[in-house]
Order: sequence, then structure tokens, then C-alpha cells
Amino acid sequence: QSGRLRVLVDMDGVLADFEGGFLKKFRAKFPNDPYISLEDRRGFWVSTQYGHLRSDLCEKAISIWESQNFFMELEPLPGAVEAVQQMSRFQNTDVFICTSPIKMYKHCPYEKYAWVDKHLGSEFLEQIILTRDKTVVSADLLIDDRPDITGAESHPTWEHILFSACHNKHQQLNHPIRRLHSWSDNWRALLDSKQQ
Ligand code: UMP
Repeated sequence: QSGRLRVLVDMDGVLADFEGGFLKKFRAKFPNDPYISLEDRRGFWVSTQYGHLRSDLCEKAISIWESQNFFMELEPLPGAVEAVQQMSRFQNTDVFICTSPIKMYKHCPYEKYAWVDKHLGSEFLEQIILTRDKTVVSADLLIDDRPDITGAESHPTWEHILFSACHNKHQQLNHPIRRLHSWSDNWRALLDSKQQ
């Protein structure tokens, strides 16, 4: 239509190391409790797997990402900042950061903006989409580590590219889906495949 390619890039697990940041802070705050190594993570919801390990650990896990500075202090994933910067400089390409904030809104939305400002620069603040429903956002591609992305729109315009993460790398999906294994993987070829 516009002749431009629109790419949505997820934040937690794709740009920012949510899993690594969580585990580090969980172990520091609850040194006497069991934890799940990144190798053993299964399923998108950290809180669900911790709840299965021991029921009280579900709310302890949640307390970690509800704390001030959790989202702000997440490390960028390897190559993520460089990839998004390069992607945004591509001809005829618009890159948006599309991320779902947690419902405890005291810190998370503010810190997501601060993180983008810090790591990508203030011009990227223009590109942020905060939504709990990514299906109503239109784009050509959505690069996201969550396997099941559903919402009000049953036929989203984007093709979901599954970004590999500790929790999804062993997962067999019943529908065919393309993966990006990391930011060292060939994301340029993915974009090219959508460019008409
Ligand atoms: N999140 C939870 N519970 C979990 C794991 C993650 O609430 O067990 C939050 C962190 C992010 C959001 O704010 O869910 C996921 O957002 P997306 O990566 O889908 O944008």
C-alpha cells in the first residue's frame, strides 16, 4: 500500500533480557528459595512455572517484576540494540517497539520509555507502542518470543516471527511459524522476504 515495510519488535525477551534479569533479582531477594535455571524454563509465564515448583513462589516471582527499577535495569540482549538501529535505517522500513506492560502500572510503563531512551535514544520514543493486545496493531512482521499471541483481532495483519528464548526453544508448535534464533540470525533476509 504505502510501499513501506512495517516491523513490530517486542521488548521483553527480544530487546531486553527479562529472563536473565528476573533470575538474578529473584535469587538475590530470595536466596533460600529454589529457583528455575534458564535451561529448565518452559512456558511463557515465569509465574506459572514458579507456582508449580512451590505454590508460594508464584507471588514471589511476581514481586520481582513489580518492583521499582526491574524493567529499567534489564540488560539489552546481545546484538539487539545494533539490529534495531540498523533496521530503522533501512530504506522504506518503519520499526516500532511493541510491548505489553504489566497491569501494575506504578513503574513499568515509565521504565519501558526510560529503557528505550537510554539504549536506543530519544528519537526512538516516537516508535513505542504499549498495548496488551498486539493483534489490533497492523504491520507486516511481529518479532516476538511469546508463542501464542491472540486478541480481539482473529486475523492480525502481521506475520509472527517467533524469537527464540529459553522458554520456547524446545517448544513444538502446531502451526507453522518462522523463527529468529537470535539477533545474529539473518533478520535482514526475513525483512527482504516481506519486501515486495
Ligand atoms: N510477564 C508477566 N508474567 C510472567 C512473565 C512476564 O506478567 O510470568 C509480563 C512481562 C511483560 C509482559 O510486561 O508480561 C509480556 O509482554 P510481551 O513480551 O508479550 O510484550
